[in-house]
This record gives sequence, structure tokens and C-alpha cells, in this order.
Amino acid sequence: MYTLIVGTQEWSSWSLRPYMALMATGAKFQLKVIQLRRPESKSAILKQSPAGKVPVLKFGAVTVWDSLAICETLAERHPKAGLWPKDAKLRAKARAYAAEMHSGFPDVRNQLPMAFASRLPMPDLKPETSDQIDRIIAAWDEALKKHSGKDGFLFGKFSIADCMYAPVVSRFTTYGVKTPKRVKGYMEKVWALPAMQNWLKAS
Ligand SMILES: N[C@@H](CCC(=O)N[C@@H](CS)C(=O)NCC(=O)O)C(=O)O
Repeated sequence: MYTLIVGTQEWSSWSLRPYMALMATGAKFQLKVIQLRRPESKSAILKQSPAGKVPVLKFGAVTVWDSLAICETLAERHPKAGLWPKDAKLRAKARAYAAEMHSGFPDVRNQLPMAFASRLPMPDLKPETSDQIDRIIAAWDEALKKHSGKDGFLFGKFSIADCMYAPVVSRFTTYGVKTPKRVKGYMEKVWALPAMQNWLKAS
């Protein structure tokens, strides 16, 4: 039904997000991996999407690029998967979390690049990077404290907010970022998900 085109799993943080969402729908899909950082990478990606970036989702005659657009499309097509919270106020907040990740934290991206299966020393952090790490931890902690309930994700049941932050769980694990107990428990929960473990095997 679907084809999800992703970049090398070890590095492609943007690709991990829709993979998490697609796995949560339970829908059948084919995964195509384009190896990044090779001379032929760009032309291979351009054959799949005019935007020249992965991830890309294809179904029928439709091509969707951009990780958040793919997650939104899946949420719309698979309402039973509950990829956004049912409650409208909670949904608005979950969307703000997802959007904050999508458009923000540039220094975390640059200084702590995703290296999914690796364990690396923490680099000397710029003040901006430390501030962004603190903001992510505070945002997670607040959502978990208020909304995680028995399911244990940021907004209770697993949602697109968790998909968007899954690469950060990986980055914090790789570089050994220290987190408070509640956040550590959340990271362990996300890391143990079958989708994350599949990604690890492929990394
Ligand atoms: N905003 C896009 C960003 C996607 C992106 O930057 N993808 C990287 C891989 S992780 C890529 O395709 N890089 C290859 C290139 O730029 O040639 C999204 O959310 O999907």
C-alpha cells in the first residue's frame, strides 16, 4: 500500500519520525533506503521527490515529502491509530510540541548529530545547545508530569509528538545527556519500542 523512502538509518533523523508513525498505524509498507553521503545520493533522492530530501511517502499517485507532512497524512488516513490525542486542547498542545521540534533546536541538530547505534563522547557544548537541551528536557518533563498517564508517552497514548522527538531520544542516548528520572524512564520506553529496535538493527 505504502512505500516509505528513507535515508541511511544510522544518520537520518528526519526519516525516523514517519517510520515511527507508519509502524504505529499497522499498515503494510515497503521501506526503501537511499544511502546518504555518497556521490549518487542526491540524484537517487531527486528520482523520488522534487524536493530532493528524504523521507518521502508514496501511495497510489500521491507523493508526500517532509517528515511532519507525512505524519499528518498518516494521522488523517488512519484515524483509528490515534496518532494525535482525541481531546482538542491536548491535540493543540501536542501539535505545538511537534512543530517546536520541526522548526527548532538547530544547535542540538548540529552539535549532536544522530548516530543511532553509536555511543559517542559529549562535545563541548555551545551555550545555545545547552539551552536547547534544557528546553527539550523541561518540555518533556512537563508533558509527562501532566499528561503521560498509564500509557507513559508525552500525551498519554503514543502520538506524533513522540515520533517527532524519537530522534532526540536517540541523540541523548548516543551522547549520554543527563536527564531527570521521569525523562529517563520516557526515553527508555521510546527506545524499547519495536520501531526503534528495528531502526537499531538496520543502523
Ligand atoms: N524538513 C525536511 C528535512 C529533510 C532532510 O533534511 N532530510 C535529509 C536527510 S536526514 C536529506 O534528505 N539530506 C539529503 C540532501 O540534502 O541531499 C523533513 O522534515 O523531512
